[in-house]
Amino acid sequence: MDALLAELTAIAGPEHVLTDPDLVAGYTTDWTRRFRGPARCVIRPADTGEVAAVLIACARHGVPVVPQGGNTGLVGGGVPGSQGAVVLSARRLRRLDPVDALSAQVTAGAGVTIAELRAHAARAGLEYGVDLAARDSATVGGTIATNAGGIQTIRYGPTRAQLLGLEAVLAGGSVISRLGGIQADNTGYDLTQLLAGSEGTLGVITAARLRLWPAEPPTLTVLAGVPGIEAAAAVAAEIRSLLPGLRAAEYFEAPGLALVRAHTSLPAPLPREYPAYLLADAAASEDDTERIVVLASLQEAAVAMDAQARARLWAYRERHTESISAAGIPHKLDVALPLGRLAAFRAELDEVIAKADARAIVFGHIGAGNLHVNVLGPDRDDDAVDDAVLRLAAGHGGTISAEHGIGRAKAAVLHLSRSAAEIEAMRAVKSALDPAGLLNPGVLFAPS
Ligand code: FAD
Ligand code: 2HG
Ligand code: ZN
Repeated sequence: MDALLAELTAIAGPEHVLTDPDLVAGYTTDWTRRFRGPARCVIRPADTGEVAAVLIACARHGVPVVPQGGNTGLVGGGVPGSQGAVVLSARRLRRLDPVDALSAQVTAGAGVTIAELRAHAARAGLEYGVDLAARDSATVGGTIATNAGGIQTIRYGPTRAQLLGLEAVLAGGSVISRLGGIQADNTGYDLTQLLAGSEGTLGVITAARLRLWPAEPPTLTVLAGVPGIEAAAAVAAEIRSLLPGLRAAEYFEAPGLALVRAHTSLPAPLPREYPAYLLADAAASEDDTERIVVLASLQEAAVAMDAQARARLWAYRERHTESISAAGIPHKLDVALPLGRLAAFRAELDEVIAKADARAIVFGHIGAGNLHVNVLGPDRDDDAVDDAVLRLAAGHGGTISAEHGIGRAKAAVLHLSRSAAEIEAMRAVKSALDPAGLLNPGVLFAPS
């Protein structure tokens, strides 16, 4: 056994240091199967002290560390690059304190899943603001590290909007902790927000203090067939103007629906087929319901009020990711555009995809201008279509990452969304906090 492995084994115990290739495999290939890299080992520390000891040992041996949560990330940020690394799985950091009802806050360990956190909040009559289809595996730590968005972003904002503080171990092993839940705290740099969206490059998040919201069960889900993206955005805007309680406005198209139906055997959602679909959730009263139905019936629509029927409609949208993966290894391009540019982007996207001899499945969180362009066809390592689609989005004033992050997938094109001065400032932060560059090398920044 090499010296580092012996030290790591002494820290976490032999059963939590994995080297068996069969056990390690689930940690070294990402959810999409597009990204993978070798691991010296996988270590699963039990608490913040063990995380600190792991980082100190790896720093002494000059070995890179890849923090990992549920491994549901879609940009290759949670698995090693080709140079290899120790994978530090935070899944055993499972502290989940009682909900503080007075302040509507909770402290949760990095390894708690979003489904567990949401259920915990619901038992106290409260709601956690972030929800996503990967809820059963995605973790508190991973969603903070990626600043995950999801299906409720238009209502509650992304993960960073839920964050009141966090605990993390920095590259040198020092622990920063801000779990006191003070809402008004104006004492210098906001390290909590700095780590949100840092994708494992600045520290290992071990716990977080999170804001909760009064429970507001959506009473209504509408699935409307529409002629295209412009109509979908217009219907979403109309619903929003009618109802202050719009919680989700999601979009998908006929090719994505066909893949979902082929993979899941779900029946057609509407009596006729449409080029595109808008799925909206709203907290609405009976009076509002009538208005929404009138509105949605401008196009054909299915409306659901009870939980089971709503879940049936949501399946058409939420099962896109797995259905696409069943058809191949997708290139996932998660862009967002100003709402007024969506239609022009969408039209030009078809030309870009046709030139690449590929096919694109387009869906996403249209209320936030966020489209998931999943491209099937090109080889795993062929970035030409990625580059073309991201440049198209940037050219329309959009961003190359709405919610999934930059990871390894987009590190080389960060400059499409960030100026040279911004990248220089970000690199300065990185080298101040991780001077040896051991935390997630190759993620966020391309090697210089
Ligand atoms: P991982 O995949 O393990 O890691 C993601 C990144 O965070 C990596 O860079 C990793 O190094 C870092 N990281 C993980 N844990 C820590 C930690 N404790 N400390 C420091 N860094 C850490 N994303 C959305 O934003 N919105 C969606 O609607 C959405 N839906 C999805 C649906 C499906 C079916 C799937 C498979 C994915 C979806 N995702 C979505 C992507 C993914 O779920 C999110 O990116 C999520 O935040 C990743 O969490 P995770 O725990 O799986 O992190
Ligand atoms: C979603 O919104 C996720 O369903 C996954 O962000 C998107 O698979 C994708 O590209
Ligand atoms: Zn999404």
